[in-house]
Amino acid sequence: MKRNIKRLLILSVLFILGLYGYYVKQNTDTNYLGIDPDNELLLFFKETHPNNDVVLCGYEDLNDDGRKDLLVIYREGYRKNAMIAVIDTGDGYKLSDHTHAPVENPKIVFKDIDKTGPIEFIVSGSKDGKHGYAIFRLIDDKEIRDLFGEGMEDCC
Ligand SMILES: [Ca+2]
Ligand SMILES: [Ca+2]
Repeated sequence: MKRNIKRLLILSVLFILGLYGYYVKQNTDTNYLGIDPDNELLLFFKETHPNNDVVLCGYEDLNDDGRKDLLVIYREGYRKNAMIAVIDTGDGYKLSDHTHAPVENPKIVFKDIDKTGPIEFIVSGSKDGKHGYAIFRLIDDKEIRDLFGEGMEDCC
């Protein structure tokens, strides 16, 4: 009888630890991606790219039309990342062209560098200890244009 209680107790503890682990994972997923997992723009990306894991997102109005869009950095292949913009057109979503993105430790910072819309974004990261960054702007809802950068070819 005592052994059974002990076993039950161990099972309960394991169950609680499992739940806690799941809770922590859910939370880190949100923080890690930089966006609510239920975000509709993110869901649109996942629908159109079922085989690509999302690495990081930035939620900001990229074309200066008053609606927030989603910049997505995703896994394109082995040690190869890409980024793309999901644009909220007001009655649906569309994708920009994609471009390369840093493989390790990617970061996205939005900053209106020239004080004229649309906003620019700085993407930085590394690969094998080599760092790089570039400033981008979305042009005509299509091209993610690299305006200025350094070392991007070493980290992408
Ligand atoms: Ca927009
Ligand atoms: Ca600007």
